[in-house]
Amino acid sequence: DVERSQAKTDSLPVEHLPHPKNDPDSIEQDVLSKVSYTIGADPKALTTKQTYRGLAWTVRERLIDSFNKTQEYWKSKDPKFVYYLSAEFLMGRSLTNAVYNLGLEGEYGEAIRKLGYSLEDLQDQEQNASLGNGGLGRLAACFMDSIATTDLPGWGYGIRYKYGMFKQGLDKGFQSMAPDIWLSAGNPWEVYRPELAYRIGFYGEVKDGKWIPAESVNAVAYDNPIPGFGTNNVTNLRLFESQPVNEFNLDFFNEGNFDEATQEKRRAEDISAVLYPNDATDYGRELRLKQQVFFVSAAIQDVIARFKEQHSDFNELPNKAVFTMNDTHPTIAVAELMRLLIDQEGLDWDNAWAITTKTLAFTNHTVMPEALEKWPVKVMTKLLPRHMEIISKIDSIWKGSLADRVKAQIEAEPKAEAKAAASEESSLVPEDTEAGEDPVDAALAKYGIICENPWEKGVKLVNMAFMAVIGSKSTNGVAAIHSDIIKHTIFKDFYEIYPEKFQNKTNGVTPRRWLAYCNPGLRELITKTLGSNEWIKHLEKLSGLKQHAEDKELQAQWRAVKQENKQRLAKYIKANVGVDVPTNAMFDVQIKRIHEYKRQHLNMFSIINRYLEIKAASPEERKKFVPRVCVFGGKAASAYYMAKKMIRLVTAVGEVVNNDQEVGDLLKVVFLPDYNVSLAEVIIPAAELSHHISTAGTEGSGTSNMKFQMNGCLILGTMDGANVEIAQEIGKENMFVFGVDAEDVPRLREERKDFKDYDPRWVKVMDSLLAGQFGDAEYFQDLVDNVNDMTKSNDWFLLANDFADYLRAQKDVDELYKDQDEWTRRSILYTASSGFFSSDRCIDDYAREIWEVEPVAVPSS
Ligand code: KOT
Repeated sequence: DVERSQAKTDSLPVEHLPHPKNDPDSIEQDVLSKVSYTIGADPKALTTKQTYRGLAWTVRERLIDSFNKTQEYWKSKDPKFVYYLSAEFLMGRSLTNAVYNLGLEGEYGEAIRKLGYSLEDLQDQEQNASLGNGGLGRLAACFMDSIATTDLPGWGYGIRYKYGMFKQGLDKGFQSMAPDIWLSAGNPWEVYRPELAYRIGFYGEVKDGKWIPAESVNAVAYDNPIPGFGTNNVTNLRLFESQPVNEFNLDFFNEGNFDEATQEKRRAEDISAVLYPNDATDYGRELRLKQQVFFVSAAIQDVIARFKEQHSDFNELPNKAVFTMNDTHPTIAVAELMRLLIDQEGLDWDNAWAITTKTLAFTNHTVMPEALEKWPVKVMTKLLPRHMEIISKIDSIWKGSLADRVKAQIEAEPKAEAKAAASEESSLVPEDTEAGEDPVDAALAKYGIICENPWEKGVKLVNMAFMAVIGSKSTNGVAAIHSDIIKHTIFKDFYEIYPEKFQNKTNGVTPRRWLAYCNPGLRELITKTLGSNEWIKHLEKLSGLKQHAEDKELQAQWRAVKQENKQRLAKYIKANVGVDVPTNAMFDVQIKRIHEYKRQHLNMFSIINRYLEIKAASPEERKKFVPRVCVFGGKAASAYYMAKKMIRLVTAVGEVVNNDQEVGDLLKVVFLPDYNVSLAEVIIPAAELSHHISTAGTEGSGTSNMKFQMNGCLILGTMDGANVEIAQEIGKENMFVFGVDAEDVPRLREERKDFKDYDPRWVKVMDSLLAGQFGDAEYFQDLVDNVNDMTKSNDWFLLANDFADYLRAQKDVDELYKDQDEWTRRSILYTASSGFFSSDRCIDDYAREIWEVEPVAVPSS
């Protein structure tokens, strides 16, 4: 049980605690004091790392100071809070962000200079907090920044993974992986709360409606203060670590059985050890479900405990708290909140259900079937028997109401056969209902929470996304096109029954980290041009740049900033992969998780085509080519065979192209290993062209597209995800758009079975790979087969289909780059049109339209 205020401090003058002073001299003194007494180093012989650590501790103190005031103020106001439940928070580094958000960059800058460093030098010492895979986790991190900046009472909840996203290396051009030991030098950005521990149970049995778990762990809290920009508010990301209830078994130890003595500890620590343990094994799969219930249960228990300090009527809970579930990973929250309300708080089912469905909200980020989690009923029953009972009851109530509605619909159209009804737009009967199949059974089989595994007869699965839709007050997608697609595909019947639950919330990114801090040159230029830096908090003000887009003077300065950023990246490339890249070439970038649907291989095929064209050209003709530096970055999931091949494709082509004297500086291809947040902060400001080329209908939103846009990088993209809205903002004619539309994809996939219409350039590219022009032909055989041999695969992501149009768009890119004034005009226009994609706007939309949470700003004291 959590212990709360016992100490006799009521009469102490705590309000007169010495708050840290923020003038440069005090900061410098403070750093020296921290390196001496916290780090234990000799202040006269400091290493850069020690200086960073000492400095970080001084920032930590200032954060905690404001954090305490914020939490105290909020407690006195008792507003409604949003709780962001996410298995991932991809925070990156904290130092620069914290110093700037606290508004102390001038003071810290001076203090650091006196110590002989720059903020950037010290920042480089910090490990990235890579507690996420990609877009979904980074979105959560951007949201924390915006929640703090817009003064919303809101906390994040997640897992303090001991090992984050693996470190990626290159071993002879192939991806290699090593654990990310990010906590090795300690973590000054967190506050350990050993007194805040919640018990989490697993396994066991339910007796007389009461669950007796067979195994338990403690979820212990670490608070990560999150400063807002231009506000006194500092909010909280609370991450839980899993600890054993019994640390050590002395009896086993005394018997000489060391392994057994620490077994409970190891099992407990496994839970918060790694981000997404490999789920190829049963233990891995179970561990993943354990992680989910672990942090969700701890978060809900924590919120209920605070709620009960100030309230006694649970019907008030929806007015004080909303939990938002970041994709399916936290969706066990539906069953867990029900369980806590019924079993711990004594509410009846109907009351608990009414509260649950008003307190939870769900965001879907992807339609990729492999990401929509489904847990075997067997696993769920074993690990979480009481939750499984609750889920079964929710499922049977839902199936009852779905059956009633299907029957009513059929009766309302007495003449229509099930098949005919199925072809209607608004039919609850699945379209693929076979003739003679009972339409009610068909609907239940397709949209039941518990349903049969289509690939394994007799195996029943719990569809977590369906439970989330039913158990929450709203379901949203992350870009307009994606929110539309989910209503008509994966959640079709749910949309027909609860249309009011469905919303869109187009993603956004924080302009602090992704423009103001990572691109200081552009920040200064924008501020100078607009006459103020208000845009950092009100990004729509960037539209003021539009009227200057044609100003030649501004264009020249704009280009100079880009050039400086390109030089910074070129230096990084040289230092990390040893390739000299020309900085007068176009910097052309694709950085994101490696995935077939994101089609890095389509980009590579176009690069191979470019290479073959350069080789075939005469020396005179070669002069007409626009030189390009093509930069790739991204991690492949350890079990994703084809994605690993895609990485090797990049490095293999790079090895040939970069060493070809005839090609020289006309083309360079580099793969930068270990793509992460801080590397993105170097790449994005330097990019001139970026690729967002997923097959239409497959990318939920994309968020790096927004970051590139903000930094004045032109976009080559498909009409997918948020690209559609970016095109609307900047004008479609200003973007390089290609490829089929989402609505044509299903038909084209069908037609591909007899596809013969290969572009001759495509054929040459495939031949060059199969002839071994880029090494090991055998290795690339199945990568080629997947897109080129309809007897083996059907080019599901339509690469061959989009290839010619892609090359056409690439030509448009080259032509425009030759006109640097027009290119720069567009670059300015991109930044000027990026206001909509601020996560402040996005968070404000969530706050008003889903969460119903209002800002509470801490006044200046
Ligand atoms: C799903 C399962 C496991 C791990 C990650 C996911 C995931 C990631 N689902 N969607 N995403 C991405 O989320 C981003 C933020 O909304 C989107 O921009 C992006 O398109 C999604 O692919």
